[in-house]
Amino acid sequence: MKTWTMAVLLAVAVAGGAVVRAAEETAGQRQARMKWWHEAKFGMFIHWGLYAVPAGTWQGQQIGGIGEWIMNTGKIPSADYAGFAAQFNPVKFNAGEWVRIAKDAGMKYIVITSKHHDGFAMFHSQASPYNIYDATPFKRDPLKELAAACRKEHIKLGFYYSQFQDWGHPGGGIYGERWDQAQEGDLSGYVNKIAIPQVKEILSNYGPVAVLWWDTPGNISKEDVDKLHDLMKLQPQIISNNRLGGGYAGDTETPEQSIPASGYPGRDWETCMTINDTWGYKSYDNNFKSTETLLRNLVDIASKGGNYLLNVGPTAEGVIPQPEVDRLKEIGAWLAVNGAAIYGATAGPLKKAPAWGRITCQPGKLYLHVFNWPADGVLNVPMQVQVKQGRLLADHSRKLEVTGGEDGLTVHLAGNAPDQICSVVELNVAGELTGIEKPLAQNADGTVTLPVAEAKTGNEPQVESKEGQDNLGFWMNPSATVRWTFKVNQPGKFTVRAPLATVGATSRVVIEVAGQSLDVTVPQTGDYGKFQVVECGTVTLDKAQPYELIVKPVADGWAPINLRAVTLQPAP
Ligand code: FHN
Repeated sequence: MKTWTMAVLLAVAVAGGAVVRAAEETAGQRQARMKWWHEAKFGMFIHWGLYAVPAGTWQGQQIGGIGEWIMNTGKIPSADYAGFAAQFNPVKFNAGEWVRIAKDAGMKYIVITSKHHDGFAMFHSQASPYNIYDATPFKRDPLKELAAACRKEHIKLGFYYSQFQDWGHPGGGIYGERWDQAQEGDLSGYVNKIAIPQVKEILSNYGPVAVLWWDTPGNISKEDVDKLHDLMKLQPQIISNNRLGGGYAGDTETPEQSIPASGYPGRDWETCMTINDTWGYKSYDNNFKSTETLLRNLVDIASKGGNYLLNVGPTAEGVIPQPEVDRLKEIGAWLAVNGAAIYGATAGPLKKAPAWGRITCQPGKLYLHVFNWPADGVLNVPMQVQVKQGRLLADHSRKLEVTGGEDGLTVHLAGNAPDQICSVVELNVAGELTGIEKPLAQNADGTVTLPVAEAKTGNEPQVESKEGQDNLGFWMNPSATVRWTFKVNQPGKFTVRAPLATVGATSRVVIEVAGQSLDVTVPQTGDYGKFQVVECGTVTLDKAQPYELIVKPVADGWAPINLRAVTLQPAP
């Protein structure tokens, strides 16, 4: 399942719909319930299940895609897949060790798969014998052991549960086609016989549960979704995400493998991400992201007001792969010095991050996360605020001089960067904090670049970044428009271009500026992450003045698209 496609499906599942809990809870009560989560900022996702046994290989063939999907991707017959249970004996599993790894990483909560799409429960379920206690030589309940270890170390524990997809029980939902007669059955029958009893078990038998992480909503009836939703009353303080379905928005948005370019204004959100390319263990996936990438992701996410749920995929022996442990340890060492700039921090006031790094805020403090240490030692901060004092979190002895001007603050950094990945400057500030945002203007060479991160988009589509590139996605609503205001000081004729992507079928938009309209067909590129630069046509902007450019879907035949930017190039 491509993440991009999944993102579209998820967006459909949560579009619209009332948040039932919001009607019963005051803002103050919600704030109190979310307090620990807002402070935590960094959690460990654990994808651990029967799929760790094949570990990406079936019948001697390496099966592509994410490891926990091997049964579906490899179309493994149910009986063959269930056969892995006899080999699943994670004797090296040590809950206390996993919790220590999370704690040493500076993580404050853990969310573990209690049952993934394969239908195999990682806890002693009475609802189905297809579980780690009854069906394997292990004969232990790892979630029970993990819950005890989390309580001992004061780490919050949450459960992931795949409420719709279940490839291992008759009637369980499937994204894609069934491949085994054993999967035939009634969805409601599955939900009432397996999913509802199991969710009740994980919310009743493991002590306080801090998070319920629903996943891949499907077409469960509203009546049955309501039953699942109501089970959360067993844990009144629980936090849930936006992936239950049935119109429930939950508490958190869940961008996956990407970072929204400007967060989700007005919503709590958490980016979940793998350290390599798979959630569930694959023996040959060694494409581990660097500590620099992972740590800067954490900073980037915190600077936009979100949480980072970073995944580990333990082996069938119950061991978290060492490359993942190593990276987490390095992140933990950085947080031990700079955690004040992350835990409980809020987004800075700037819509567009400075080129040198990111900014987070705490009451009375501004934190400048410097990725690119200026060679001349001069750091320009496009903000107006009264600064009382500045220092480096990594070296309090190095006092810093800060001056102010109409373009904002200037921080004078003597010496070398204390940290090659991210050096943090702490400014004690007073009074109002205002960002200085320069309007989009024509470049010296006459071109105009309209980046999606600076587009006006309302609540949708959403801007997200993947591998450092922003794009506009989740464009489900054909009445949602995207617009930019920019200033031209060299009038003339311009060729308009836009990197565009769509899957399934072509789509159409109209680009309007200065009373001119360009009708643009969006090419079917086959993946929301694969863009084609489309030459949209030419326009004349004959005055040195501000203009507004709008991109509007053509509703008839609309298919969701991704857009990376719009550029205007002086035409010959
Ligand atoms: O299909 C799952 C996938 O296996 C994994 O669990 C991710 C984690 O967010 N969720 C779904 C894909 O969006």
